[in-house]
Amino acid sequence: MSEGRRITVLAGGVGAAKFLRGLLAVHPNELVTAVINVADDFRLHGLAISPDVDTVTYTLSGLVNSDTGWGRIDESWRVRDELERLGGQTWFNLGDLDLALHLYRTQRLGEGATLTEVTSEVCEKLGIKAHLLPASNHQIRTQLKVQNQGWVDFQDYFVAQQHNVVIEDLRFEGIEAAKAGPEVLSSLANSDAIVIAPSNPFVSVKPVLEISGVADVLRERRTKVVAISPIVGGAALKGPASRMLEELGFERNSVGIASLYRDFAGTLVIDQQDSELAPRVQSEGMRVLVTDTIMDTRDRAAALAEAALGEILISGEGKQ
Ligand code: FO1
Repeated sequence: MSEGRRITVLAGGVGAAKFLRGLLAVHPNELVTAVINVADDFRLHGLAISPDVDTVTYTLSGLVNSDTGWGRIDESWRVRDELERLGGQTWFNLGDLDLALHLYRTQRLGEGATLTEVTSEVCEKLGIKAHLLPASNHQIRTQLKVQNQGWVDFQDYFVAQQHNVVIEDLRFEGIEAAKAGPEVLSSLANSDAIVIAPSNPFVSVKPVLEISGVADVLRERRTKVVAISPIVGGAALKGPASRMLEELGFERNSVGIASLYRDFAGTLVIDQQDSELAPRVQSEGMRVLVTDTIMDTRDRAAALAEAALGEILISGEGKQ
């Protein structure tokens, strides 16, 4: 891929982490920045937990549990099992190795460090050369309005209830006051290309886009922005994205994704299984690229990164 070009990726958890792993196989790592969602962060057992930041960190350092896509490989669960015996909270599974990261982050935040600083310290220790930027150092919290329940916190919806409930609305507590983290806006403004990763558009990408200034940069730089649809054949590869599309009033396919991203991204990458949707994505006003978007190996993720970025980095030169 074009050497020397800076790429910024708007990232959620598992899908974004897989995409980034592929991208880093084919692009100089220090030229890649990931702006990572923090709206599913929360506190449990007094610990500061940042699931999306950690999923990306573990994936890029080769430490991720590849069965789940989150948490650590070769994990043990002695603390959780003992906690269960004591009647403590075990609905959110924190493994023994993973706990070390939450302990470290909580201690450093308590000392006055920012999440950006802690993330950079962890990356350095784990040998990650790409820049991982939490989208904000302010507290933003996703909440879902669940049918017959009212507003519930994200991890309650996602993990405790296994997203097996109907949602009617969503909101991001704290978003009005939140500022983008250091270097987030400058990285978006100065990149040669911006990728919206194949993440959940509502709970991973939207809480980043809604931080003051982010959507404006993307709108201004729309021709440099390529989004990758997380929906293949009407289903999300992981998580509740496709049912959320329907529940929130959008088409349950890549045309629904196009209607969400059309103002921010000039190009949408859709899977080859959905090639018949290409003309409808174009009628949403986006260029469309049809390719294999399933990232079950690093090589396939790398090929997706090359396909998605190739055109912007080569033919997009000089365009705004
Ligand atoms: N997801 C689950 O479905 N169940 C869990 O018990 C769980 C624990 C967990 C611990 C640490 C971590 O970094 C992530 C964890 N996740 C778990 C994933 C996480 O809740 C979601 O993938 C994201 O918040 C959504 O992007």
